[in-house]
Amino acid sequence: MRPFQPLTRRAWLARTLRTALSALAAWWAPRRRAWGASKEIDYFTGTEWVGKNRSARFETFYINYWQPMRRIHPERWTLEVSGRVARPGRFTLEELRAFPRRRIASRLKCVECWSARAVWTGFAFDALARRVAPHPEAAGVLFHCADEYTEYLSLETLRHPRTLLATHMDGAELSDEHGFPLRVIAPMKYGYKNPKAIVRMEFVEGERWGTWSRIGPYSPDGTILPGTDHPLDLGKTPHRIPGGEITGY
Ligand SMILES: Nc1nc2c(c(=O)[nH]1)N[C@H]1C(S)=C(S)[C@@H](COP(=O)(O)O)O[C@H]1N2
Ligand SMILES: [Mo]
Repeated sequence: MRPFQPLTRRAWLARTLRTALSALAAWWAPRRRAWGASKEIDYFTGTEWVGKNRSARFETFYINYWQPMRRIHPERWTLEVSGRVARPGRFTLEELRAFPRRRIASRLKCVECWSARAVWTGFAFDALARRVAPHPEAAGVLFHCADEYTEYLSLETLRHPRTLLATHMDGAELSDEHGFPLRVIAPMKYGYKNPKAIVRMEFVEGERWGTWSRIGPYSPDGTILPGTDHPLDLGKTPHRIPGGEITGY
């Protein structure tokens, strides 16, 4: 039989530390579950509201909205076109859908690390521009969105062959979350230059700063820079990107 041995100072310390750690683990376990669950809460499904969303439904394509907004009802929605154009006016969704259809597959890259891929369908900016006849001094468009988000894109970017005014995503009408009824897809620019839930296009003479460039350290130009990307649809494994549109995956 082992004789009784008083604890050495080291053994006592080790035992105290183990007890403290297991107490901490017991305290943390239910809280961790609650914390994990709270991230899954979806405040908007089944309501008149839509907003930023990271719930399980959107884990492979996050939802960003500047602030929660009421869902758009197509029968009440028109796209207003104003500013430096010869023929300002309003377009119904039906009129926009009558423009020649175009389709691109592209990756949307948020400046906050993540990206995700989809097939987008819509029409070319020029189809609309021809109808409203921009003044020669118009340099770009300030997009006004239903959540009071604004973003500016130059006519050059809007006329780029990879840029699309999208009404559909992966073969279905845009969801409220992804920008129903109309959004910009500009794959060479960060996500913040891809305004959703557009209500007005204002043709302007000079460059404007959109919502994110005004509040954060984000360039008003928004061209994707070289760096590391964490694609949500590829398990967030880091991918090096060379800058510009992500075409490698
Ligand atoms: N109206 C509106 N459009 C927006 C935003 C926004 O806050 N409001 N966020 C932008 C940002 S930062 C990103 S990354 C993309 C995300 O698109 P998604 O929500 O369809 O994933 O939307 C962009 N368009
Ligand atoms: Mo973003």
